[in-house]
Amino acid sequence: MDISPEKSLDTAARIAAESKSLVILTGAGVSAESGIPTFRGENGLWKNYRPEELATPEAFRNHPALVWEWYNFRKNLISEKSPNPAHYAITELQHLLPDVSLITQNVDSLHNVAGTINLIEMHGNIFRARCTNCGKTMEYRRTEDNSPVCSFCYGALRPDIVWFGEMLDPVIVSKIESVLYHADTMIIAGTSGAVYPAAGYTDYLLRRNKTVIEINTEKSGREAEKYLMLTGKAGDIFPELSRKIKSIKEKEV
Ligand code: BV8
Repeated sequence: MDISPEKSLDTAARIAAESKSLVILTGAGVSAESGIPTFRGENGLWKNYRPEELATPEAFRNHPALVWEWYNFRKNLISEKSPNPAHYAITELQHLLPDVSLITQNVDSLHNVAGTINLIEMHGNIFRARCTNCGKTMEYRRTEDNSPVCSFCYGALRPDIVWFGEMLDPVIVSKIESVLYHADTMIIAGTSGAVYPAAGYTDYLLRRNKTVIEINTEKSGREAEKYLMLTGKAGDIFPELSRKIKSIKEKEV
């Protein structure tokens, strides 16, 4: 859609207000204004660390204590942060619209803290651990141990996170497929679109002639009839979008 920037927010609000089934896909950019570093941005995590050394099953097999050190560092950082206006505005959208699902690539739990429901954490959650022996998953918030063991079987615990080269949980995949299949509109926010399968969801919606609204501080350069780019911070755009949708809905009454 070739719409002037000032008009695009009104257009996006009208499209979302008319949506019968909206899916929102978020990435690290939505947590950036909470003070959590993104992966590929200016001060991104991958600038100082190599993903293959820290976020792969091989990395964990070869040096588990280093991987736990990295996740403990991130857990300590995230524990001091709070949801920002983008997280809360997304939760508001769920009260304003009939059917809003959220798929997040983020593992920081901030959507949970902001009260979002119908939440699919496709890459896991940094505050959960999984036993490599008995497979149990548990909430695990401690950060002082670089080689934690399972309280049930004393097997080695790993972060309950999907690493590069690992399949997503099939139950999660089928939930995502169902949500994407039924959606008439998708808002994709704060993601570089660098990681699959999430990176493929935009094309999936557009191929089925559904509308995709993208919120990002950087223009994607994507051109498509049913694609609308809102350039700016998620923490500014989502609250504005929610306000506009609320006033559209109030006029409908
Ligand atoms: C899979 C957990 C099937 C870690 C993450 C070769 C071998 C093996 C696999 C592959 C291969 N080639 C491709 C693959 C598939 C691979 C992949 O996609 N690799 C990429 C690098 C090419 N994917 C997988 O392995 C997935 N599994 O495909 O299984 C399979 C299996 C084996 C072999 C083949 C296929 C599993 C992927 C999950 C990886 N785990 N996270 C952790 O978090 O500790 S991914 C990691 O990247 C994060 O989860 C993150 O969410 C995700 C994407 O990053 P973004 O969220 O987009 O963040 P980024 O920093 O990149 O961008 C931020 C954006 O926000 C920017 O655009 C910026 O402009 C914007 N922004 C910044 N501030 C703001 C803002 N926008 C708005 N407002 C702001 N204020």
